[in-house]
Amino acid sequence: MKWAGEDCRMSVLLEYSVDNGIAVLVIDNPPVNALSQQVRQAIRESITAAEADDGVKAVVIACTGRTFSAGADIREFDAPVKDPSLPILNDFIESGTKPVVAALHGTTLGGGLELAMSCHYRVALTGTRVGLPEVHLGLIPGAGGTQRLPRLIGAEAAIEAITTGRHIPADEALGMGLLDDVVEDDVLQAAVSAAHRLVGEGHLSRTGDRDVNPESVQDGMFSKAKAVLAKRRRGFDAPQAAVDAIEWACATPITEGLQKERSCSNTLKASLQSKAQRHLFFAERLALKIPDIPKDTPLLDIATTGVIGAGTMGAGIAICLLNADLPVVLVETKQEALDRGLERIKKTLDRDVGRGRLASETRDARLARLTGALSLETLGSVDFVVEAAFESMQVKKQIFVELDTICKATAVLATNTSTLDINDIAAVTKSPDRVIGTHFFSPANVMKLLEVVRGTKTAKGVVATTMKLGRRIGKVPALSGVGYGFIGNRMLEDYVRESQMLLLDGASPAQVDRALEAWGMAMGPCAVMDLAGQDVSFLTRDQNRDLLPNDPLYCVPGDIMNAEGRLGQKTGKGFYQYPDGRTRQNDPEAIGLVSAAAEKLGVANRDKISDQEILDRCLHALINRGAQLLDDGIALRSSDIDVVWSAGYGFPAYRGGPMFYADSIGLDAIVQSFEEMAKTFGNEYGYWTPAPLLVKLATSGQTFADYDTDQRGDT
Ligand code: 3H9
Repeated sequence: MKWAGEDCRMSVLLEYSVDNGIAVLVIDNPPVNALSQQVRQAIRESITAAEADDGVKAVVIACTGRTFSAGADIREFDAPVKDPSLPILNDFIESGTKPVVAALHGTTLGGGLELAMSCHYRVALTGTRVGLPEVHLGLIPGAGGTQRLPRLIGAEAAIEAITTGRHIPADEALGMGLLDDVVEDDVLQAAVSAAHRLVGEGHLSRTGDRDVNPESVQDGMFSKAKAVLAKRRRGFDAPQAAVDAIEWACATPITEGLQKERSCSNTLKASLQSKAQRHLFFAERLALKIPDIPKDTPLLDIATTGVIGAGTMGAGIAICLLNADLPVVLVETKQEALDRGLERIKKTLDRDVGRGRLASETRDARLARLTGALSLETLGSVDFVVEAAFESMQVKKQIFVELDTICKATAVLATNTSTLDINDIAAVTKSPDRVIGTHFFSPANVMKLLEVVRGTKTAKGVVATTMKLGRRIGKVPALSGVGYGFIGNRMLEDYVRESQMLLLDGASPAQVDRALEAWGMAMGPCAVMDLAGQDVSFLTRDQNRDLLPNDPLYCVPGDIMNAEGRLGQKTGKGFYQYPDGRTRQNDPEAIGLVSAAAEKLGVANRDKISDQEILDRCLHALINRGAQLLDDGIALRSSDIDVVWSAGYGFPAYRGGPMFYADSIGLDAIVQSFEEMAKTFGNEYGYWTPAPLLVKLATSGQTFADYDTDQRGDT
């Protein structure tokens, strides 16, 4: 019997059958069997039917498709909850009189795992991963997860699992006591057998009836965990709330704990932090969809890869490809440089083994797929080449001329550049349609963002293949058009410009950084410049003066640092000093150099610059450039910009990215602040002229989210 509940006769979301006394519920709600209201209702009605049927002795819940449920349907979170809510459904399942067995496979996450924990037995197919990743959506597992998980695995392990949201392999979950069995195949049959066994035993094991193992609770552990999280997940509310909720599980009866969990979960769900993180969840997935590239565009088969350049960037890119089990040919011009690159890759993989993140056999298999070479000729048969040579148009053009003749006709030729014009590079080839930009961030094997840059002539299949490869190697890809700095670095220019104007006005690097870090940025702009190298940003500015404002004050502090050889961390001095090479300390000498330059340039030193002014100037400049990039078609959607800045530039996820943040404070307020800033600071170079799109949206009372919707043509 297909079962879809009263209100959903049109959709078939659950199949119900009874065989030899066992009712089997198979949820079928692709792609991830999210527990939408209709699914919840269908489960409740099925279990009610099973309870009422004397012929049914036990129930099995399973899912079709690639996974057991990956959780509540996140798309429902902006609307009022419709009955039955997931917490109510889970309590209902747990309190039933007949055993309910969950048959898990795929990624059993969030509400899916909470539902499984409310069942009386859990069996998983080998390879299944389970977890409660709600913190990444600014939430706690609010359908009993914070109360049932500690009762199964203890408080300490629950804190770790819930506050990291990590996907736990089935074998580990079995050892923790979260699962009852793991089977090699036919998990449904294993669940049915378990159901018969439970009927025979005549005993129901309800998670809620257990106490949290007292040995897993130590004095002061909750406050300690919160203190650690306050640093590691600075500014995020949900991990803190999760620890509180786990403490309730240890201190109160389950009914009380569930009640408190529910109220906390509802508060978080309504919070701006959770809305921002949910926005990013969907934004990252939307970024993969390119409006003029149909979903069924044929993809190129990528089985082999090549990387040109074995420096920090090239080696990092090679590691990403190896980690996705792709063979890599790493090409350098000199044996010494090649050896250094190969050694760097080996060391990184060794470190992963040492930290228990990688099995030594996997490392060996990956290294066996790595080949070093000293000639581009070795790339003749590879499917995808990433050129990560020196950032010079001349060097890159030369390489692409050669690649064009050496590589097979179907190979994708990608250039890893942060500023250069992809179209110029493509123009030196006979097949510009296969040339694309892949802007990795350093260190490439760690940073999540991948800006994929589409040239004017890049073929649709090449774009789609590159986006897909980005996902395959664990990156968050976002598409940019060709333009100076693409999306991320173009916006960084404006943000950094304002931070450096503030230094000329008399703010110290520490004050600028502190204000932005307290607001949520992972690292303030002055510290970022010191980390990246003052020479690197100087060189970029210097090579692109014609694209930048002809303002004598433009990034003067950075130019001074470069001229003085204060290149940042690598020289032990920059805007700050770094006695141990890493930890920044205020440096009166740097401040003196900047204030002397300001005086010379006639910039008045202001005694008091408020943190709010620092935030407004830096962040509004950032947002304004984002609006301009949308208008220019460099960015397709405001949500893509949010992905770029949250995945690549340390913008706090709980603020949703610059454009979501702009929407949250109101575009009219931003436009108004531009008028005030123009009055206060002057506007000779147009810094405080709001982008036309910003004005248009603000005037019509619209948001960037509305702009995205209009672009999609949604009704
Ligand atoms: C929760 O459960 C709350 C409860 O604790 C408390 C309630 C009171 N809902 O990622 P993919 C869509 S919170 C709706 O590309 P993959 C996704 O948008 C939830 N839609 O696939 C995409 O749509 P589209 C806790 C969802 O194979 C499509 O499915 N659970 C949901 O790379 C494919 O997704 C989580 O946080 C959802 N829950 O990765 C798990 N999940 O094709 C969130 C996915 O239109 N999900 N979609 O772009 C994931 O982590 C990954 O999707 C998963 C699969 C690992 C499952």
